[in-house]
Amino acid sequence: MDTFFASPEALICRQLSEARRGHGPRIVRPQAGADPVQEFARSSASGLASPPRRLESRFQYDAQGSALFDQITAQPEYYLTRTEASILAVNATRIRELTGPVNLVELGAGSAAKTDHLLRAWLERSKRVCYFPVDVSLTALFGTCKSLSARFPGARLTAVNCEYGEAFPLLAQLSPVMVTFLGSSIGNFSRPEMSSFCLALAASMRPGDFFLLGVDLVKRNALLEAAYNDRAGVTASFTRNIFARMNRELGCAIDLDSIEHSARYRPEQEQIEIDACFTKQQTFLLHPKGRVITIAEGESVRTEVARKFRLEQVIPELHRCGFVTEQVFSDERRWFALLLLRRLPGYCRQSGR
Ligand code: AVJ
Repeated sequence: MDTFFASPEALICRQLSEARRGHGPRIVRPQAGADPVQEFARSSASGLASPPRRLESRFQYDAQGSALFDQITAQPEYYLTRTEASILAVNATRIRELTGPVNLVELGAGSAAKTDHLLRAWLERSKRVCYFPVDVSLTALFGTCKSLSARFPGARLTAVNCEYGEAFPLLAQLSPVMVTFLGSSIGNFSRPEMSSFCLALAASMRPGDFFLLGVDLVKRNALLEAAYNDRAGVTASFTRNIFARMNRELGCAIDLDSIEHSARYRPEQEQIEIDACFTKQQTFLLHPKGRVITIAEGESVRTEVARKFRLEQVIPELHRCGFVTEQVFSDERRWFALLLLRRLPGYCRQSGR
């Protein structure tokens, strides 16, 4: 597999057109942007500086975190992935009918386990499909390319190793395209973050292009809480992993046994809130800046928020951002929904305000 790091735009362009014509899987990196370790250090230092302490959940997906997340998706309590995959299994052919033979871009692809259904549906109708998984984890992308290229020889794979937003400038040249953002990952964004994300996405897409969005729906508290408190403790390890990553990459010496995972559903906010609760005081140095952080016994750090959605709220919200809903797909229990959206013609507003 060829790997191109820090490719300039022109090289990417060439990679993309080569990917359309053939060649094995490729991995490209659109921007030699900020050094990820520096970014992680900067974000952790500012998030941990004072209560309420919080860490950005996007940093949970290093190689270890991505592997742990894969394990979460296999837990019996974690219905999200299974439910979404079953919706895709039933409706992928219909989605392909509605979109036509568009290119596929998957934001936060990870190991792209659910992508099989889409690729199969695309390849039922055409000999080739161009698939561009976007992910911050290079390890996850390597795995994705390896397994997909073995199973789908008709798929032209170009993995894009970057943050979501860094991939947006590529979208116009990939039109006609369907951008997929699955797994209810959008639930990790706050309301304002979600609207700026959707506005920026819409602004980067051509009118008529498609957006397939997975959202986890509001449901009974017990079902939601169970999904984030699996009995095997994998979600707890996932919560601890961001601190393990600080030990690995930033030279901290945090006692991981002093961290308890807590995930609670707040019905008023309609969101899961995940905290790392410290049972022992921890003092550590955050390199490379050398800032000293003390977290007292009994204190907690918010590591993640997972918002849950109602169709009657999310559809108008997406409409305000420049997307019209073509069709909503759901499961029998109405636990999860896949929204097939279309970028509206015309200009987008520049901000969510
Ligand atoms: C990948 C953000 C969709 O919120 O369900 C799973 C991440 N965190 N268990 C989610 C997650 C803990 C997941 N998303």
